[in-house]
Amino acid sequence: MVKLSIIGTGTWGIALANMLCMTGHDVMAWSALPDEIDYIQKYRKHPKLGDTKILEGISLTKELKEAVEGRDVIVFAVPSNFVRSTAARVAEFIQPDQIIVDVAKGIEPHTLFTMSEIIEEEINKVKPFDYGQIVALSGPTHAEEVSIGKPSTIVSACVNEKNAKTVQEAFMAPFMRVYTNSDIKGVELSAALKNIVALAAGICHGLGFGDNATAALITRGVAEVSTLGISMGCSTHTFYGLAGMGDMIVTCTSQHSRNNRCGTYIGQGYPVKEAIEKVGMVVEGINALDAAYELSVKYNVELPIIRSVYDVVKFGLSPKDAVKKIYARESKEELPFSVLEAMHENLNEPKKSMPKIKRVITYGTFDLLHYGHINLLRRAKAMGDYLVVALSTDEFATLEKGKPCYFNYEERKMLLESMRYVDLVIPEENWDQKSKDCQLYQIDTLVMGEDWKGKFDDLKEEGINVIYLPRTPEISTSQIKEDLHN
Ligand code: C2G
Repeated sequence: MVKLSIIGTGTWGIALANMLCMTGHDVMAWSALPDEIDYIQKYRKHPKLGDTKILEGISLTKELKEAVEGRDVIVFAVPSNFVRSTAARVAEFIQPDQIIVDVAKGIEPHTLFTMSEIIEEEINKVKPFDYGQIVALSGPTHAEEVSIGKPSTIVSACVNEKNAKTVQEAFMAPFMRVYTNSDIKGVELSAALKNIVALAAGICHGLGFGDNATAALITRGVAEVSTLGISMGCSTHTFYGLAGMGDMIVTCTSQHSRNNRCGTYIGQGYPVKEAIEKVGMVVEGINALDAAYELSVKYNVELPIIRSVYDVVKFGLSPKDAVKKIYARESKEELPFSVLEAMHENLNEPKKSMPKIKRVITYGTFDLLHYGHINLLRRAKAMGDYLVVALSTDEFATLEKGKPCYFNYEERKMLLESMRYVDLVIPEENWDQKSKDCQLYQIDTLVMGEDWKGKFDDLKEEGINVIYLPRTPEISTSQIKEDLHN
C-alpha cells in the first residue's frame, strides 16, 4: 500500500484518485480552490465527471502541508500553467526520498521546460531534489473512461528506473496497465505537442472533413513530433509508443478531448476565444503553441501541422486557408524519421529565416580522455553548431593504430557523449571512411590536431573545410601511461 496525494482535483486528478483508492492505496486529495474541496466533501462527485462517485476512502485536505508531508508519492494533477507555482509551494514540504508524479501535459513558453524540468528547477531553488525523483505519467487515457474503470494503458517515465517501477506498481489496476520508459523528455514532449495536433484534428472535423484527414493528421503529426523530439535527443520509439502515437490517436479521434472539441468549434468558424469558452475547461493545446513554435525554430525543424494551428490561433489565418497552404507545400518523401533524415530534410530546404546548422566532424581514439582532447573538442564545436566525433573502435585502435585502449569503445563513447561539446558519436572503423561520413552526416568542416596536418586535404576537393588545430602541448595519453608506469 502506498500513501499518495493528488494535488489538483480536476477530472484527471479525481479519476486517478478513484483508481488508486480502489486498488487499496492510501489516497489524499488537495485543491488550491477550497470550495472545490467543499463541493467534493459534500456531494462526493465531480461537477465534470457526471455521476461518477468519488470514493469515501479518499481523504480531502485544504492544507498543502498536510497533503505533502509523510506521503510516499505526490501527484501533480494541476493544469500545466500552474505547475511552476504549485512546485514552488510544494518545495517547502517535500523530502528528498519522496516521488513526484506529474500528469500535467505541456511545455513552458520561453524556458521551453517540460513539466518535470519546471518542478526540478522550482524545488532546487529551495533544497536539493534529484531529477530522478520526478516521474512523468502519460498516455492514451481520457479521464472520463478511467474514472469508470474502462481498460486503459499509460507510461511511467523517469530517468531513475527504480522510481519509474515504483510508480508503475502503484498505478497498475485491473483496468490499467502501466509501462515504464526512461525517455522522460520524449514522453513529455509527445504529451504536450499531441494536444496541438488534436486541435488540428478538431479543426478538420469542424470543416466537415472525414476520417482520411484524421488519419493523415495522426500519422504526420507523430512524424512531426518525432522529428523534433529526435533532434532534441529523444528516442524514436517513444513517439511511436503509447505516450506518442497512442495518445495522438485517442486525442485526435475522441470527442472526450477538449483540444479536439475546441478545434471543432474553430473549424466551424467560432473565434478562438469563444471556442475555448465553449469548451469551458483548460485547452492545453492552445497553451503549448508558443513553446512548440519556439522549439521548431531552436532545433531548426519544420512542423507544418503545428505551424498551421499556430497561424490559425495566433494570426487568425482562416482554417480553410491553412488547409490550402498545407496542401500547396512542395511534394516530399515520407522520410523514416531519424536524426540524420530530420537534419537532411531540413538541409534540403534551408529556411530563409533559419540559419543552416553547421556540422563539424573530428576523429580520434580519445583514450584516457584528458584536457588536450577536451581543448580540441571545444574548439571543434566552436567551428559550427553540431559536432560529430568518429571514435576509433577497439579493433581499429589496436590493429591499425597499434594503440590498444585502456577504456573500451563503449566506455570511451559514454565519456564523450557526456560532454556538452559532443552531439553525436559514431564508430571509426577504418582510415578511409572520412569522405563517406562527411557525405552521410552533411559535414561542413573536418577538424584535427595539427599532428595530422595535410593528411586530409583531399577532402577539400569535396567542398569540406579542413582545419588543423594546434595540439595542447605536454599532455598525451602515452605520456599519462608512461608517468603512471614510472
Ligand atoms: N590532441 C590534442 N592535444 C593533445 C592530444 C590530442 O589536440 N595533447 C588531439 C589530436 O590531435 C586529435 C584528437 O585530440 O585531433 C584526438 O587525439 P587521439 O585520441 O590521440 O587521436 P588519434 O589517435 O590521433 O586518432 O583517423 C584519425 C585518427 O582517428 C586520429
